[in-house]
Formats: sequence, C-alpha cells, structure tokens
Amino acid sequence: MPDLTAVKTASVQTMLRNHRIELPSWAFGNSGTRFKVFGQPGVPRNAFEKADDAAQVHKYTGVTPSMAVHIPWDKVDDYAALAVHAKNNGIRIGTVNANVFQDEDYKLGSVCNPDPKIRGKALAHLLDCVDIMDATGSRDLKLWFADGTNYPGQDDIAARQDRLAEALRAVYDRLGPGQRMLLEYKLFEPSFYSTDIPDWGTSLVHCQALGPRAMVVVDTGHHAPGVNIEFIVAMLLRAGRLGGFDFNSRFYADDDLMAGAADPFQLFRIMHEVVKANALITARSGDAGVAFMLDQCHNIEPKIPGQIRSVMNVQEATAKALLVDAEALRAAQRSGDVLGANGALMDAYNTDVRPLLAELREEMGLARDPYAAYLASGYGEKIMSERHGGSPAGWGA
Ligand code: LRH
Ligand code: MN
Repeated sequence: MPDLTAVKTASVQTMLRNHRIELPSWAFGNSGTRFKVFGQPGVPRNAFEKADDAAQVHKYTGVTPSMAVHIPWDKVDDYAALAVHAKNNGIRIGTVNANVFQDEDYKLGSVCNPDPKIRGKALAHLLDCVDIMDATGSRDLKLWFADGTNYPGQDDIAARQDRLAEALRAVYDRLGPGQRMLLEYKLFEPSFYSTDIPDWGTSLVHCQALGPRAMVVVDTGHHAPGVNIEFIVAMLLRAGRLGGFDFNSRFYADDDLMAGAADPFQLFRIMHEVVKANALITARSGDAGVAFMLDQCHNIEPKIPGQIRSVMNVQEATAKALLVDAEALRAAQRSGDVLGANGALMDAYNTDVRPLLAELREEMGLARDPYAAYLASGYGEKIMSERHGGSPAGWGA
C-alpha cells in the first residue's frame, strides 16, 4: 500500500505546491465544433478580460500563475500593457501560440505551402510572435501547423518537409536568450490524407536538427486511438526533448475535453513517467523543463469552473503518481514479479488523494475545494452582469 505517513505526505504536498499548470486564454472564450459554437453569457471580450478570468483560477487553485496567449485571438495594441495587467492580477503571460491556420491564404498550407509568397507571409507571423514574447517576457513559442494535404499526389511530402525545416530554422535563429520553440504534432485534422507534423517522431527529428532549444509538445488529443502516450513521454524525457504538454482528454479524436475527464488512468500513467524522471518541477528560465499546459474547449460547460476542475484533475493524477512506492515497484520489476509491479502502480492509482490535496490547499491559505469556493464567490454572476456590448471572444473560425 502507498506510504501515507506524514513524512511522505509532506514531501508529496511540497511537490504539488510547486507544480505549475498553465491555462489557455482560448478556454475562456466561446468555442465549439464545425456544427455549432454555443455562446455563453459573460465570456471575455479581449485578452485583458481573459487574464482576469485566468487569475480567478489561480486565486482558487494557487498553481496556475500563467496564461498562454494565441495570436491573433489575443491581439492587443500593447503587449507590455497586457503583461502588466496580468501581473496586477497575480499572474503572468506565458506561452505565445502562433496561428497560421485560419487565414484564407493558408488553404494549401502555411510554411509548407507550394507558394513562396504565402510561406513568407506565414514566416513573418511566426517572427512577429517572437517579438510579442520579447514584450510579454514569455519563454516559450508554441508552434502547431494545420499544414497537410487531403489527397495523395496533392503535393510532394518530402518537399513540404524541406519548406517546413527552412521556416523553423529562420524562427529558431531569431529566438532570444532563454527563449524556446515548442513544436506540436497532430495525427490529422484539418488535413485528412497527410499532416506535415503528424507524430512525435517527425517533431523530434525537426527539433534535433534545429538545436537544444527546440522541444516537442505532447497534446494528449493528437494521437491515433490506442496509442501508448506515456511511452512517447518516456522516450522524449529520455531524449531531453519533452518541452511540454497540452493536456485535455478525448473519447474519439481531438475532442479537447477536460484533462482527466475521459481517461484519468491515462493521465496518471503519463504523470507517473514525468515524476519517475524527476521532471515535475520546472525551472522557469533556461532550456530544460516541461511546460504543463491545458489546451481545452469548454463548448457546453461553464468556462472558469471547467478550468478549475481540469486543474484539480491534473493535481489528482500527479498526487497519485507521487505516491507510487518507487522502491517496491522497482524491486518487483527487477524480480519479474508482474502482478507485484502492476499492483504497486494500481495501489497508488486507487488511492483517494482528495483529502491530501484539500489539506495542502488549506496550508496554502486556500479553500479546501476550489471549485465550490469559486462558485460561491459570485464572480460568475458578476461577469455575466458586467460584460455587455463588444463581441465575445472566440476562435473566429
Ligand atoms: C490544435 C491545437 C493547438 C492550438 C489549438 C488551439 O488542435 O491543439 O495546440 O493552437 O489547438
Ligand atoms: Mn494543442
């Protein structure tokens, strides 16, 4: 059984207290599917209001001091002012996400497009995003490309990789000191025959060709059904190239549901690999370190409570991973005790860690249940009554 002695509990709580989870600005705006985007009352109208809502999640969870932005969804006239606004609300602007997947010109791709003019336009946007990082003090530039093809023969697979490598090199060489590039892969959608960065191997090959500050991002919704994601995590940690996670969950494809909602056991197995590799606590500056980010859409559920619940799900999976009796597990593994080894992991997974987390929050001066505390705060009602006029933020797709 997991060791729940005071000493062990205290060390687990110390790790959880210092664990950081980054929130996606776009989770606070309206989102949906190609069938319908259901608007919700009170959603933010701009990046400043998104930062206000993200600050609420940090106020009640204590572990989400940064908000990732997406350009142009979070375009503002003065990014330094946005960073100051975030700071005044107790958080900071985190990862900058580029967007070269919504402009009419990108129908046949952005940096992989056959047309050099369009590739130039896409590259200019990526370089603008590094300028924004300089203004916000962000460390990470996250790149996800929708680039791909829908029919065999539509374009040359290898030629598109050459175009991609050329653009990534130009961006990598523009990065300033302490800045990193996080390269995200995705199996399919919106392209349905080939995607130019479809899997971790393709992302890793490009990152290794670029240099030490190019890292792979694992979005938990971007794999084929049945893929063992924790195996990929273990491999990327071993290669020193796991730059971050886009946590969400799915039953079928890129559903972008709340992290841990569809498959809490998978999230636990992933965090077990992270904990085992001592990669949980990241140094904010410098190349190394895993960025734990949420990348979700609350299409039908309230946004801020959805984010709080997601953070709690990640904390619960992490707490269980921290409770794995590593010695017992290793001993069983080395002696070929299959059931003993699996049992050591399942004991931790089957441990109810909610009391341990509630106690930690109390020690941090927070409510034991951040979800209930937020609902009781009246903030949701306040923004619904205040935020009239202007256009609610969304994906603008
Ligand atoms: C692509 C993706 C990527 C983001 C977007 C919001 O599916 O996961 O991380 O840019 O969602
Ligand atoms: Mn993502």
